[in-house]
Amino acid sequence: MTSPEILDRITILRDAIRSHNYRYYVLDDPSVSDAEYDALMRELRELEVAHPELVTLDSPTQRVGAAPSERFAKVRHREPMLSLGNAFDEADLRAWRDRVVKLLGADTPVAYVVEPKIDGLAMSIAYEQGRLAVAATRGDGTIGEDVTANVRTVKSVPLVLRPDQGAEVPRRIEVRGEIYMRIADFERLNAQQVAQAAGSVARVFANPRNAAAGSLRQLDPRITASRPLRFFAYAVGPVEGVTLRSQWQALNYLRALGFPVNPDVRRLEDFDEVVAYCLEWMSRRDTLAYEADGVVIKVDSFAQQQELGVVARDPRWAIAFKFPAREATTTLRDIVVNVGRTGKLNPNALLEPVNLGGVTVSNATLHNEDYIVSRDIRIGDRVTVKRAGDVIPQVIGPIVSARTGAEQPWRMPATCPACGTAVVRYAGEADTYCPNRHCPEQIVRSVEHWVSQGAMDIVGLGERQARQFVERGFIQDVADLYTLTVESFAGMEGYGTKRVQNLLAAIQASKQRPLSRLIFALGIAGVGSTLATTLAQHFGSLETLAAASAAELESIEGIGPQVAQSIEAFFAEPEHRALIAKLKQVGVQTEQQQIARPTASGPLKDKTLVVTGTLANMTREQVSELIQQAGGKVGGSVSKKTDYLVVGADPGGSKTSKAQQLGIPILDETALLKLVGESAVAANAAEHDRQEVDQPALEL
Ligand code: I6G
Repeated sequence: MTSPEILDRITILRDAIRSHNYRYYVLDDPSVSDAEYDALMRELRELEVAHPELVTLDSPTQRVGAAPSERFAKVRHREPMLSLGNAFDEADLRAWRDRVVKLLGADTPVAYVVEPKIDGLAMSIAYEQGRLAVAATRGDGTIGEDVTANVRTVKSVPLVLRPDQGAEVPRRIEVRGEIYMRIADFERLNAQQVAQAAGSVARVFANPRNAAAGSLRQLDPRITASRPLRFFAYAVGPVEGVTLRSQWQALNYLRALGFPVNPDVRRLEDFDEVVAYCLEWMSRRDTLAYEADGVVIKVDSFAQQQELGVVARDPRWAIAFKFPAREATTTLRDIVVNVGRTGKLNPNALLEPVNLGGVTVSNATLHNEDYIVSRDIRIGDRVTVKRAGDVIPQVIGPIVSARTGAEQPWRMPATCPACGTAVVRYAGEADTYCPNRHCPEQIVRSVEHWVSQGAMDIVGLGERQARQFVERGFIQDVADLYTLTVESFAGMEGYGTKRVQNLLAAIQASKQRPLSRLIFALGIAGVGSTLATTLAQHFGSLETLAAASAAELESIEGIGPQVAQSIEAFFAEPEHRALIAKLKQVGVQTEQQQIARPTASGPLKDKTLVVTGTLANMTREQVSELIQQAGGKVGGSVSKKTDYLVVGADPGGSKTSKAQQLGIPILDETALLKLVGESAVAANAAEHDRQEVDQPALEL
């Protein structure tokens, strides 16, 4: 770039960042994701570093944040509230450490204090003679807003210090920390907002951070008091009458004064452990009850912090390791309706492709009609998209301020897009259904689920083939798969004799799958593979399960009233009874072949475990079996009766946050294996042997 081009680019970046700052800090209505904002800021910093002659005092890099809102009185922080530089990968972390070591001297031992970085609102709370005096937002780091009346309503913030362990009460102390909302509380709050709006547009928050900010910046403290806000203290600002020498000591002191301090904070002396801590929380971020966008790492010793100093507003003694972004903004190009296997109509967003934490997203779920209407999501809107651990990206809501007037409101079509039947919506339900059991799309989706890996596992058969068979009239339901012959493939491109024979053999072999897979393959609402295993073991045959009442089902550990009702209703439907009869007729095995006898005693005797997420070395079936063999029971949902939650990669957020709320211990795969006294390799090998007996290999 030439000099004028560089200046132009710098001007554009500064204007954009200023505008985003205003929206973020003053209006609490951000127009871009954190990742996009970070990218703009990074580019500006890099240009200014390369061209220091172009740095001006009014550049956003010289002043973090933006002007505070006029609504609250302004408060000047006695010491600036700093910001943190970012590290995006291990190399960035190690480069930061190298700089620290270089500045302090290679022989000086350095310890680090680390904790997850909560995505909330930074706050400085001053106590005078042990009483809460002033609470202020960070604002631009120098001047914040006086939100004392609102912060007083946050129950985890002490109004009066309660020193414990002989802690001395300081004459004056500023406690710094984060006001935030737990994910489960945020979801409840949004659900309440939707319920209160009763069909009209609801004020729903895009994420827990916005919910916390919106709740805290209410002029009426009574509204703030009704919101589930929490506080974690993470640092001591200016303090009088007490001498603190390290971050670790400061955190212990804060705890002793009655402040909540993050229980996952650690003091580490080996930087490899710091890196491991960051990577571990990156993969386990979904096990936290709150949204974390990274890990904060600080040099522990205050003397060393002083020596390292601060550049602009970024301390050299601290850094934020950022997790990949989970939210982005993009344009909603269109909404299409897909038909699921139960006939449920799923509105799907077609998006302008956007990079979200390294993955390009161009589709996202919109859940149902109410979801779209209550959030006033329109075709053509700029929207916020989120991709959490639970895989399917979702549209969170529109950026109303970005509207041009050309956006189109959307309503659910009156007829099924696949078969044209008039759709139905049952009273009290948000979902809309195509009631036509012969709807071709429902059949395709049922077959797709039936043949999938956790179900009947028919390799070589997928959506494309299912669609062809349905279109050619060979398949009306999943049982028809077993009546396919060589002739059914006539005219299908790419199907030579060998391929047809392989596929037919795979279909035939699937008749012998274990009962648990058959139950899962039926696609009963609320019955995942873990629950299917429990049901198979409890009932021993499909016929016995089909005859069970909701009351009997509910008496089984891990089955709640809703799922019990769903199972009973499924088997009560004449169409489903007819399907089961047809499956038996074509030779599908409906009995449990060998009931695994759970050990009456064992390390997990009388214990109930719930599993969420994907374990590295075991399938869901394998982990269920392992637990049962160790004398334990596998529950489907977390309740007071749950003894442990086993968490793998990409876990469901609700199970984890519920376990945390109830104080239920959370285990990873290694901890589970330790508990049952097995190694991962041994567990895997045992299951491998068993599978070879259960599922004879195809001989073709
Ligand atoms: O945003 C932050 C989160 C956590 C922080 C922070 C922190 O310590 C655990 N510490 C500092 C010094 C700053 N921001 C500026």
